[in-house]
Amino acid sequence: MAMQTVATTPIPGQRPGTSGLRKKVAVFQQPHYLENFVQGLFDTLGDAAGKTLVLGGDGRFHNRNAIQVILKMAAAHGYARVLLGQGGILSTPATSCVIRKHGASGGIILSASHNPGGPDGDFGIKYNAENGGPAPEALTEAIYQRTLALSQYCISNAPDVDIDRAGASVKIEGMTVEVIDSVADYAELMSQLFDFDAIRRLFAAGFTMRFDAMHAVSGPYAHAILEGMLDAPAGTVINGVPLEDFGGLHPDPNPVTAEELIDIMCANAAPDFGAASDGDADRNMIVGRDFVVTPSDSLAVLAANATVAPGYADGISGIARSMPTSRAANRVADALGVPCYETPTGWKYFGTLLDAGKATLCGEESYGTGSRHIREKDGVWAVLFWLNLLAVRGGSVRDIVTAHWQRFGRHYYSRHDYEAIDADAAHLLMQDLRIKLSNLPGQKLNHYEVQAADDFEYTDPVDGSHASQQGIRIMMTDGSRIVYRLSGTGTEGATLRVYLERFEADPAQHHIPTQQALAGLIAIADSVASIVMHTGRTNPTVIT
Ligand code: G16
Repeated sequence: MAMQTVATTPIPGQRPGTSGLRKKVAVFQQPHYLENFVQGLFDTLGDAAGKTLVLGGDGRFHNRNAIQVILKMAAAHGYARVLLGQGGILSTPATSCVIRKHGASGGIILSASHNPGGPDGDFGIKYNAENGGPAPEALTEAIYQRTLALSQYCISNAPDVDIDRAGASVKIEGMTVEVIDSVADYAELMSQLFDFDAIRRLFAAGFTMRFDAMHAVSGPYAHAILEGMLDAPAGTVINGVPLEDFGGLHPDPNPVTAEELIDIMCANAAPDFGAASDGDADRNMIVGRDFVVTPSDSLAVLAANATVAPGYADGISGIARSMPTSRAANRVADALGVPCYETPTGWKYFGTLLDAGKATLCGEESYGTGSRHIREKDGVWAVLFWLNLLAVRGGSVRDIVTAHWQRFGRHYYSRHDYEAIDADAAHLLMQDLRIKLSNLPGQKLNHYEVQAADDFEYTDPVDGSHASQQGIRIMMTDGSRIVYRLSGTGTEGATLRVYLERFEADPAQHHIPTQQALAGLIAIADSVASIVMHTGRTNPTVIT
């Protein structure tokens, strides 16, 4: 074995987006592409002597190749130890858990999250820091800048190592690779947070559930915890074996792409409870019988009922939500007398609030919910929290949510996505909106009146870091909102997201179909941003 220095040149476009660097697999397969990014990362992180790195991914196509490359580069960079998920498998939340539990200096997660996989699909790489959370903006920007200045990378020429035997320990140069059980640390943490006895009794009493792992990485975790530790009947977990191409499907747990689960939950004799998780198991969708819970409502319901779970029995110190997420959580925070922080989109913005103990629960409209237990959103955690709630409270998912609306009011909420539109057209649309902002307040649009309009800016209350241009908000006098953002996770053209929210206090008005309840706002959103003119699209690609 020997270290090699390989000459390279900078490859443009390696700036991480909302959650790491995501590109088509073919892009990652180009010579030096992955190596350049990893060298940029290691150069930015500095001296690795004596340090432990956690490594794993969601098992998608190209995962196993990338693992071998990164191991050899980590060895060349001088890491003392790598904790590697068996078979290269570690969910995003499990990686965060392992980093924190084992005092690692950080971790690399190979995933493009909910994006499709396979040879024609997407691949991705992201770095999580010592606190277990996504690299902050300053770090990802420094990595990017470094990739623009590379002339070489270092790699060991050691042979590939066996990554499939848990418990194995292999040496590459001076570095030890320990192959760890992908599930054990994470499952142990879950058993400390939730009342597993109560959930076991719930299943023993005949409660039925389907957990759709969408052929992605939550499968092994859901099998081990739900069917293994909690005695849910075999068959509770469906699509539970991670596949490199996710079965050709789109592993995104929303009512559109998790169609199989929605069909099951809407059928006669549907199970009591349904849930799904995404490619890397950090997202979740919660479903009752013929009843889908929005992620914004899920966060609010969990916050209002947090004390049912042993891990949160002392109550919560605060809630944090991304700006486009509905303000249902604010009403709960007000009732509890705790703050509700509004951050830009991206889990990385919750890290400082969690580290400082300012927030206990966090959530995003993009099917992300989590807490202080790790520094990532956590799909299986959210499902266990709901199970704990159902076990303690009784009743159905629908009962719990409608009772919540009765108490706090309902925030009708929807997101309209215009996917793969021309990137220049998308930027022009946002630019035109910015120009209009100052003239909007006071304008009457249909039966709404604009109270304020801005481009969201955020100053982190803990470290003072600042983020601007984080989404355009049009806020109405009745509390309704329209928000426009460009996605930071797509790999084709641009994706325009339009977020729509309307508050309804009157319980008699809580059962209107969502798109109907939001129709007035939808029309305004289309006309103010001239969406048809800019994008040529008359309808969104996906409505959730
Ligand atoms: C990532 C981030 C989330 C963010 C989501 C959507 O999720 O971790 O914080 O809400 O992207 O981002 P965008 O609207 O920019 O596409 P994931 O599950 O893809 O890692």
